[in-house]
Amino acid sequence: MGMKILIFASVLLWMTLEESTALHIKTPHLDVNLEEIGRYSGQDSTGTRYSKSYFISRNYQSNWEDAKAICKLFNLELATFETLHEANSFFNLPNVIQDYVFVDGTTTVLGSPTEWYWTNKGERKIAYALPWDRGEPNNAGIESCLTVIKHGKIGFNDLSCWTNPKYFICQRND
Ligand SMILES: [Ca+2]
Repeated sequence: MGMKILIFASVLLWMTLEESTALHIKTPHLDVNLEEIGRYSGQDSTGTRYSKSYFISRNYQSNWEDAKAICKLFNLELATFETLHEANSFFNLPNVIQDYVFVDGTTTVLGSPTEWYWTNKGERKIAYALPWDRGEPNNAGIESCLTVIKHGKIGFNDLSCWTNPKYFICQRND
């Protein structure tokens, strides 16, 4: 599963809107269903109102780079959380989390709880204290990508971008 396949997929893809809450891309090499799992409306740190919808790849796991590319194939982007309020609202969505799920954040300072960036917001530093899962971020290996995990309560976890394919969350800016 690499960029070559994704480029091939982008040429051959057809997208169907099965219903208002599901998106589907199917090619000989890629078959991805995204299911809408919730929406959010709020204010960013400058007071600007925004709204978005979140989608999860229920049937498909990938590395972080491919997750980002697959979101783009759907005209979406890997999920960001502008504020702590948005992150906590996301955590409270019912039945959201299966295993770890990739979201947009990355770091170049391994193990740091604060040096994290939203790649699809111009590498903008995350401006609030991320609510980490217990014992995270622990950089167990080279863990430079951000995931969400549920262990009783939900929190963020740093995870390898490449080692294990994971489900991921795309967002649509509404
Ligand atoms: Ca970790």
